Amino acid sequence: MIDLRSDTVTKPTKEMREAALNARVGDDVYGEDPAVNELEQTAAKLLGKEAALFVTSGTQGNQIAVLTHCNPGNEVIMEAESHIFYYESGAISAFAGVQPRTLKGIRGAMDPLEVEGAIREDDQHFPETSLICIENTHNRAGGAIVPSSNMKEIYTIAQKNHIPVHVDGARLFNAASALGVPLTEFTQYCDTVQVCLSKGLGAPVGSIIAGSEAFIKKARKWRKRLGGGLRQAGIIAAPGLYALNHMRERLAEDHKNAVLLSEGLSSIPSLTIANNVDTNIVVAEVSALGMTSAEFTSLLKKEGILAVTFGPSLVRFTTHLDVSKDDIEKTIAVVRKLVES
Ligand code: TLP
Repeated sequence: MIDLRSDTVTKPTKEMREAALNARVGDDVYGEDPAVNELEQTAAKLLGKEAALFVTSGTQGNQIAVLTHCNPGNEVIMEAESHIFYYESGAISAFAGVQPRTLKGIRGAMDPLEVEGAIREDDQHFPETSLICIENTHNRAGGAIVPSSNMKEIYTIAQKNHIPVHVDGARLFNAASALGVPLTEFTQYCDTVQVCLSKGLGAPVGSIIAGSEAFIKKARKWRKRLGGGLRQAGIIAAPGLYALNHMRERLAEDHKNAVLLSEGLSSIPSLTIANNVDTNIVVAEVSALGMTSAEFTSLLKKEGILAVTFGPSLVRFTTHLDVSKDDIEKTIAVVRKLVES
């Protein structure tokens, strides 16, 4: 099988498995796990923040951020198709008791003036705007990079209004790698950030949230409340640290494979590519083939290729560590054969 469903499907490398095997561990709820501590310190430094917290998943990281920043009844501004709104089972409303205020972005980037206009005035009728969320890269915008200039404009507005900014940076490593800039190019324009170790970097489990010392202290308590305080967590933190230190450079390969895939697929009659490929995601529009995305992905599956539906006529392909250039060429050939028959 060539599995292009997501960059979450990667298997840990030999080095990651060895890191788990050799991890020095302790009870992380007592703050005594050396591998977790090293991972948190390394991540905080890379992200340009005072402190960091190891959490089990991107969803848990985003939820802890919202819980820590907000109170029930608050409103959170976010892009209309952001993961926090679209793919987290309504968690911000279920757990933090906040309501989302969604703004349609262009390639994942919200218009700063619309953000400013959406901030609530001080009036008894209105919820308080207590957080602005930005997603970078933006998943449903096809891995689009939200420019740091856009983040800067939103952050300036947020600061003027004393509202914190949280970045869902599940794939921020892809953005930094694609532009050849440090992560701080983006994180300088937010108060808190969540990054996933288990996506492009290929670690088996885990995410990091980073922010000020005071924020992380509060976030640690929310993690505990949610049952996310783990004990000998170094077993999973050590492969995460390996991924953080060694797997960022190779993301360029995934980006090249994504371009190759999009060029190959777009040369096939009746298939069009719906996104500009900035990073590792390719979105194909299949309606001109006279089939739905679900029909298309089930035909692909029979040929040994996995992709996910991304709407009634859209199919997402995601490149990653476990997909080679050969796999991409094979995928293009299989899709061509399928379309031509
Ligand atoms: N995205 C997954 C699915 O949940 C859709 C995927 O296959 O792309 N933020 C962003 C931008 C994400 O894309 C994801 C995962 C998350 C957060 C959540 O991360 P996990 O899966 O670790 O909870």
